[in-house]
Amino acid sequence: MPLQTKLFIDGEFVEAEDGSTITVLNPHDNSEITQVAQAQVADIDRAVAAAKRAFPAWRDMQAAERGRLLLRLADLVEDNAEELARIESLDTGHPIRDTTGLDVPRTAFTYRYFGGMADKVQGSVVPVEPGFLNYVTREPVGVVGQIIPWNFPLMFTSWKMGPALAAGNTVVIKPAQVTPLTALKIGELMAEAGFPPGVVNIVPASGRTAGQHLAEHPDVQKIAFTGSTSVGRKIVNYSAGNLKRVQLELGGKGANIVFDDAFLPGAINGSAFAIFHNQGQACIAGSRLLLHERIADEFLDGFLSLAGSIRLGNPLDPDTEMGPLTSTSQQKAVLSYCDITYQEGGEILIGGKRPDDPGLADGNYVEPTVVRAQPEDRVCQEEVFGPFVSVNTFSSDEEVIELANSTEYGLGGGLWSRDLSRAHKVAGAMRSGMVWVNCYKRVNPGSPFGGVGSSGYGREMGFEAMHEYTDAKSVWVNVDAQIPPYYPR
Ligand code: TAP
Repeated sequence: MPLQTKLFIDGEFVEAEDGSTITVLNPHDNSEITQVAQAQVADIDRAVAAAKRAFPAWRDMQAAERGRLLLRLADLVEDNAEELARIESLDTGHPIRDTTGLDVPRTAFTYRYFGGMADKVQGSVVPVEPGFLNYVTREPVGVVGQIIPWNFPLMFTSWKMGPALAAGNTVVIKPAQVTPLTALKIGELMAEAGFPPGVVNIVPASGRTAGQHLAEHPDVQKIAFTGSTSVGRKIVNYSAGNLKRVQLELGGKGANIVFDDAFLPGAINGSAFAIFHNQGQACIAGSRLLLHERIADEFLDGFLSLAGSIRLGNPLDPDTEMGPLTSTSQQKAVLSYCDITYQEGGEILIGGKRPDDPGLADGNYVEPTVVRAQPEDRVCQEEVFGPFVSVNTFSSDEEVIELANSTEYGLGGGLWSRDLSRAHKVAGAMRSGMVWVNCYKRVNPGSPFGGVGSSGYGREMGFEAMHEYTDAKSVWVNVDAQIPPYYPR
């Protein structure tokens, strides 16, 4: 499979100025896939300068024309779907059935949505005092820095670049070092689609050096970040120099509530998807199961037997339902929470270890894990970011609302109930940017995505995203220029 391995700056694939590279590993067995150029501070400066040069013409391009390029990119993503799916599976460990069925189609869908959106962002006219006209336009912010994580690298490039480009901004995007491959392939497709040089620059790099430099850069007017809450806090500090706009999509600890009137087969299946899809490496994962005490045993019977039957294996095998975690450090982090469960007096109901299969011994695999612990325990409060779900029980709506809202996070959460009134009431009471009722983890480019509290601020997707990537400009006109405006004497 041909892989792009160089930085994409100013429309060309180039080496890092000092020749640095990153070794990209296959999470299935930690063998080397390839070496990719690693941008340093000087390369970030080159990329930002290219984006700055490209900005005026891109901003002034007819919006429909910007949209046309994004629509062309969406088509190219579909034309290259098989290759993109394979690269993403190889690089991240997502099962090929998921990259083929979810990641790649959602990526094309997102570029297409924002391609269509480019010429739909309208301003407004404000009804002000007679004799004056006040209109409001939306202007692109300028050069935008975007830092993305390793859990959905392909899809997140579209979530970030789609609205930014549609709105007329130019972009410097830093993929995570562990998963740079599909972002670079997107660079190739953008060049093929005809995006002008410099409009998009793709720079795999270390977050701690080059990523920080991008977030501090005086010529970057906005930084959009997805990743851990701890790095999100640093990004806010880095932004202070030029007071750049900040958008943060951070961690989560999704409450997934199952009421005693839920349709249990659906709740069991949906709750397994909520936590085990992508090996639980999702900010919106349903990582806290809150079960009504009347159905807890019956639910757990079905849920544990489903968890125990999930087929772990090589992500490129079409039969694989769960792949490895994306890095050894993430595998270690998840296994450490199994130790913490015991230390805190909790109980591991299933999993809690690497699989016994010797064929998976060199990979970053962890078995689907379900633990019972106290709501205030670390395993019920901290983001584990793996196939690891805690279980608590409750007996009333009031109690479960309090439990659901008892962490610092507020990103996504779900509930399963056939009582319409209860579902709406509890959805309204959950302190969460997104709530799913009788489903989980639904996303669509038209629907705002983001959180509250330690899950960050700002919204991706939909009109909200277009507002995130534009500034309002208010223009006042004295309609009759012969009449001087009122001046008190
Ligand atoms: P982070 O360190 O937050 O990495 C996310 C991105 O930020 C990567 O591109 C990373 O670059 C970059 N980065 C790291 N330090 C930076 C800095 N000082 N300045 C600018 N950019 C910086 O996440 P992680 O360490 O990979 O994962 C740790 C935990 O974060 C996970 O266990 C999970 O809880 C959470 N996480 C959340 C999400 C979502 S979707 N909210 C995604 C990933 C991880 P590198 O290439 O150097 O890593």
